[in-house]
Amino acid sequence: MTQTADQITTPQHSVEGFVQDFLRELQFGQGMSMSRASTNDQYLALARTVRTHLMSRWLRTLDHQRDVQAKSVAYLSAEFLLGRQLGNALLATDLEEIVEEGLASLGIDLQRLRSMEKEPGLGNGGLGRLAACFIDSLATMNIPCIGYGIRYEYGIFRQTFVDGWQVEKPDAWLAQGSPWEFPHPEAAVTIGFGGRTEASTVDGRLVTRWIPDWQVQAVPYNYMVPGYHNGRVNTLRLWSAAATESFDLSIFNAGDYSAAVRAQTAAENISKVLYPEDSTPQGKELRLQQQYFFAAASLKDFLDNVLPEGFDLHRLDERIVFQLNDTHPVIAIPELMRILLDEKGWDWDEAWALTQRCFAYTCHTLLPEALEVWSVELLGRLLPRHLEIIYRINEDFLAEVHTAYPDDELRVRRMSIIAEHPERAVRMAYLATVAGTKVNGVAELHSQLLRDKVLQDFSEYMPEKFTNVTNGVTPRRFVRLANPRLSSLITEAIGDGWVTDLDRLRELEPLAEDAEFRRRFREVKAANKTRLVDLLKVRDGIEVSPDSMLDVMVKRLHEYKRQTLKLLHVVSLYDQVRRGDLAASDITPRTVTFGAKAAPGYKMAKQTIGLINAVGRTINADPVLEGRLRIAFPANYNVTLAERLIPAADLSEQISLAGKEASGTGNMKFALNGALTIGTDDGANVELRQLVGDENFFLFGLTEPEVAEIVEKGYRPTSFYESNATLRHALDLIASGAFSDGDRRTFEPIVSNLLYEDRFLVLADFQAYLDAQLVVERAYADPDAWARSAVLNVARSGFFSSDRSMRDYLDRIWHAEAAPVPTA
Ligand code: NBG
Repeated sequence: MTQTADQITTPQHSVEGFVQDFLRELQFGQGMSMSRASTNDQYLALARTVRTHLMSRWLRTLDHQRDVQAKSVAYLSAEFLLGRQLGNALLATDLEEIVEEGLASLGIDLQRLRSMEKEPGLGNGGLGRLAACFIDSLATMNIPCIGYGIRYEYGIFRQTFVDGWQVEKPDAWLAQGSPWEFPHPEAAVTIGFGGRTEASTVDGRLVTRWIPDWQVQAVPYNYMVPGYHNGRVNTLRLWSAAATESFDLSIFNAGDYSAAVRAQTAAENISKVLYPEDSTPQGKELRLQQQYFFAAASLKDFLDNVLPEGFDLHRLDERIVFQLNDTHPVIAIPELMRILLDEKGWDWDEAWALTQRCFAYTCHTLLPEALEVWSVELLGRLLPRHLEIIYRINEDFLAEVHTAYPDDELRVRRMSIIAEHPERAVRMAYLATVAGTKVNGVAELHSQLLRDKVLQDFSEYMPEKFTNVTNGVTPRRFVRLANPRLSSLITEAIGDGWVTDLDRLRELEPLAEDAEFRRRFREVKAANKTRLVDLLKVRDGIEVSPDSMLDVMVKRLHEYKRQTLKLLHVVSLYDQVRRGDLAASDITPRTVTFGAKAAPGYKMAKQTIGLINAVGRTINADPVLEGRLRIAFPANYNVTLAERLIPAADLSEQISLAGKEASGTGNMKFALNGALTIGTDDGANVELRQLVGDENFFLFGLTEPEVAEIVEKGYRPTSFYESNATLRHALDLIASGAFSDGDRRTFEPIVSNLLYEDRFLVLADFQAYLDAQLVVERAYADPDAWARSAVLNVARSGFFSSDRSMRDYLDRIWHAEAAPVPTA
């Protein structure tokens, strides 16, 4: 008999019930008595207690899905940057108060236990965090969704500073055990690599078979993705690699123990570590292995285990849409073709027609170097059958293009999925565009530039495929959890409906004119700053004054994001004070806070980290600037730190060169937490400014068309250096060795790069940035007016909820519907 929903037991939702359950977990789950339990034991027991509340919902969700067979979204992503789970689980199940009280009755501090959790850092930055926000929103909106990804044993590295230079340490996030995952080795699937293909004729048909020469097991680990107060818990399935038994056995039988162990290690390597490159993929073989590993495992899992038995695959698109988060999972396209052709015996046209209905692709970049390509040599060696299929897709596609543009051979060549130079390689973005139902960018400007530039030929040929979905962030984690004080203030004013309907923040608008509300809003900000100051002291030993303007730039270290521009502002203030051109007392007290990891192989980015820390060391020690200007650069910026930093910020730095940042999502989080933005007309800043109003946003810098024109004409950074004394002095100061004990060589690469190359026009935007910062200072001098603007930023940023992004994906791309899970 199958179990029905009413047989699922629901744990007790009361303080006494919780205390009982918790003690039982501690004793019989963790094997510890209260008196012997460490804080970590207590944390694990708490996590297990809380998760039982989710599990009953999870089971009900699975039963319900089995019964209704609603269309699901499969979100395929190599990264899910989840952040800590416990707080979110407490929020979703409405257990916060019960647990706090129950633990207190045992003399345990909930916050202390929460701080034990190691966040799963299974992503690099915006792309991975976006995936986590999206699955949160889908669960909250009652949309059936499975997230598919990789369970990296080591997530994004832990950043440390040694003499101000970044040193990476492995992130052993699983070392103390993770209570949030459920391994299912019995459901492992086998994934092949390498080998050859074999064609034969069966019943007059040509049949191809792939004979891989090595295989690994993909073991699923399930994670719960709870909706907010709605009884739904979706699944995130992350794959972990293991050696196959047969592989091991044959070597063992041959008597070579150490070879067998080596084989095991080779297999496990596939899910060992997250590649730490953000927006600049390296064409590493292991990375392609990772991509195929999780894409193939996910497809197989969905087709064999999630679909009901006997399901007619011709209707696959009624049950699923595979959303490709950037190009990392694009190899799933030829994989589905291979399954349909080689395993199911479909003919090409039929297989291709279905495949084209099942995938959609999101592009997250504009940087040419970020568009992933795989050399034909490597792809053919690792996945020979897939390469054949890609060739055929390309052949058919180019024939079509040729028919459409018979006299334009150049265009046909430009649109080839196979690049010829510098080596023959598969352009994954082109493959996804050709195969997908839709291609979307992640902000209006980005989608426009995709159409007009990056994928221009494609958008001309198939305009109906192109669409936009502006990114969003989950208000549950980034407002409700991260900023409890602001949340209470908002809820007191307009009720709590905003948590799942962020447009309702609009109702705060009239309160921007209410002096008492502004006073309380400022109180919240001040309290959040104090909370941050305390944290930075304990976490990093950094002293920050809660009375200064908190000016924050947190994001990956990348030249296009222009941390250097922010730094030049600081250096120039310092320089002007040194020269006596500016009285220190005329500087608005400010703490410039950075958080940024650099890809380990990205030299210029690592140099920049060194320079930020070097400048910080110098100015923070200068008594003249005491109480006026400081740099704070806590190491290892991650989701957990973001949740503390963002609610405390006054000023949000979003200063990428126009036309380079696809969207940005930090910008949204800051605005929703009442920081004002200084930013360029780039990515989602454009939409943010339109929403909050010019008067509540500090705009500066070149626009994208202006950038294009300057670059076209030939940009000469030295002309800015020569004509702008403030800029010249700041750069000269760095070049002089003032921040490197007189050694002029240390930061020479940064200075030369700015002077002679400056790909991202830092020098061209320098003066405009300084001017805008003066406007910021004048605005900040009137705290009440600043608060008014900040309230308006909150009130008008509801658009940036990832719930809205999901609605847009549903309307424009997925066409799936809500399937509310009946509650017990
Ligand atoms: C990043 C963009 C950001 C964007 C996130 C999420 C990559 C390849 N792209 O601007 O740089 O906000 O994706 O869409 O990481």
